[in-house]
Amino acid sequence: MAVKILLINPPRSPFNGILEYAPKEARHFIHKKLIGPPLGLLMLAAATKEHDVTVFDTKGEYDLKTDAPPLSDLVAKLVEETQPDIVGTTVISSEFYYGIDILKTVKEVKPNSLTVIGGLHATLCYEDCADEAVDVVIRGQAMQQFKHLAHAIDKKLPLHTVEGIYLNTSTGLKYTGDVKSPWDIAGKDFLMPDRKHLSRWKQTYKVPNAPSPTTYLFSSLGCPYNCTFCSIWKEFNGCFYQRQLESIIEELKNIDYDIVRFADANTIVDVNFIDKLFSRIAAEGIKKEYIMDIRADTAVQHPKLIEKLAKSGLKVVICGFESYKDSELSAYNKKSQSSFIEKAIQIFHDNGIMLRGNYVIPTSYSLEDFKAMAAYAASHRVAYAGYTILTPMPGTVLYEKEKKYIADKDLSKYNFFNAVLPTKLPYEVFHREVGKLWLIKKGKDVI
Ligand code: B12
Ligand code: SF4
Repeated sequence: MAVKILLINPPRSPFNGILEYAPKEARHFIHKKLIGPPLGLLMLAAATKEHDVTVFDTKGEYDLKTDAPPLSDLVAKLVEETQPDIVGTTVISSEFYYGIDILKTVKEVKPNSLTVIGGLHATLCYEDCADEAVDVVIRGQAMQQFKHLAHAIDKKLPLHTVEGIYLNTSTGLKYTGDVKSPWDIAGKDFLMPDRKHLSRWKQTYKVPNAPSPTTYLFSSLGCPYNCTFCSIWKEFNGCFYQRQLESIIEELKNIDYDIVRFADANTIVDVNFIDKLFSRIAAEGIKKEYIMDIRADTAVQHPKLIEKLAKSGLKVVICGFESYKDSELSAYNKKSQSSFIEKAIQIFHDNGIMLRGNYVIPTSYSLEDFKAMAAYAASHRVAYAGYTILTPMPGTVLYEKEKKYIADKDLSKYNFFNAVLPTKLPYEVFHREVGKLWLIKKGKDVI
């Protein structure tokens, strides 16, 4: 018998201090409604495809419509319509409360649905999930555990027989023990996501000024670097997993989107792999436009590879410049140099690639620091420029270092758009100064 599974992607956090205090002329450029497919939920849907799975993206449904009903009404209606046996939601830090709210509504409407929470925040801060609305917490890449959980519900097996999950009991979270034979999820056990689950929201996955919607694909998981502010290497315990080349080719061939964003933390880690992948893309005649996250030092060290990728469709690169000061880069353990920024910009621009360069602004910045930052950014313009706030995301090295100074513990603010550490400048002035920086860019486009 098929189990009815409902997977809900929560809305984005509405808190955006940069946008709130930015000068009017800068607001247009600050990204407000960045929408992209919830790939994690698609992977869970792939793992349970023998069941009756509904994926629902509230970002496409609720965030973008001014006349959308309250989230609780939307979720209640969904639960009434689908009558799910299992409801899962995915949480990053800033969307954590929404995730819990969703599961609360589920419990009000259908108390016997099994509620499951997972995703980055649940992985790094699983103790936060011990809310009465939550039945099960699954950490990490959870396809295997989620499949076994659905099987247990289907066969009416006790949940403690499912390995690698946390059961929320009256005495707290109880771990069922490690998975004995873990899947090789990026390798031989990779599951092909079915993007048809998201057809209803396809048009919302279109960034302003792009000709058509973008889908996401991961060619790797994790990152071998250890930047202090970053959650991703912590999520994967510092490991890096590369997918098999032919499996990526197969996925690309079947993708019904013209623009593909590599959702990797850091796409070019294995230079030879990416080189071979793009040779195969060319040989197969796959014609798409690509977006990737590439480090500045990687571009500087491998300009020929960037040229090759550009010829095969690489159109947009997102590059975490983070800072123009070597002292800050070193404090972040970025393992790069500020001098690479200028060189990387040159390489990307020479190859016709639109570059998004992102800087993170520490809350210790004074007006002089902002002036120096603005002068640097103005002489190193990129098509899109992003300026966000250095945030101690729970679970990161930075969080451990700064936790005693944290001024705002409201997780909805942990989206890089709000200062949660004390600011040297008055709070509003700090956010306004960050907002002003968004005007320094080369193009007129918004991403
Ligand atoms: C795709 C993506 C998005 C997409 C889609 C996300 C969504 N759910 O809607 C979009 C574009 C919407 C997005 C937006 C944002 N994102 Co984002 N995003 C990513 C990205 C690039 C890839 C995530 C991914 O697909 N991974 C691959 C999948 C397979 O893994 P997964 O999602 O972790 O899912 C697996 C497990 O976690 C688990 N799992 C996940 N969910 C569930 C649910 C259940 C029930 C279970 C059992 C298991 C489970 O199983 C899954 C399959 O194995 C990551 C960076 C990265 N490379 O990881 C950032 C990242 C997740 N994003 C991040 C952030 C901060 C944001 C924004 C707040 C950024 C911003 N300032 O605007 C916004 C939020 C929305 C907004 N506009 O305000 C941070 C989160 C940090 C944190 N600690 O919270 C990350 C890590 C980037 C970073 N540099 O730090 N994002
Ligand atoms: S910031 Fe980028 S390079 Fe640093 S650990 Fe995170 S993904 Fe890797």
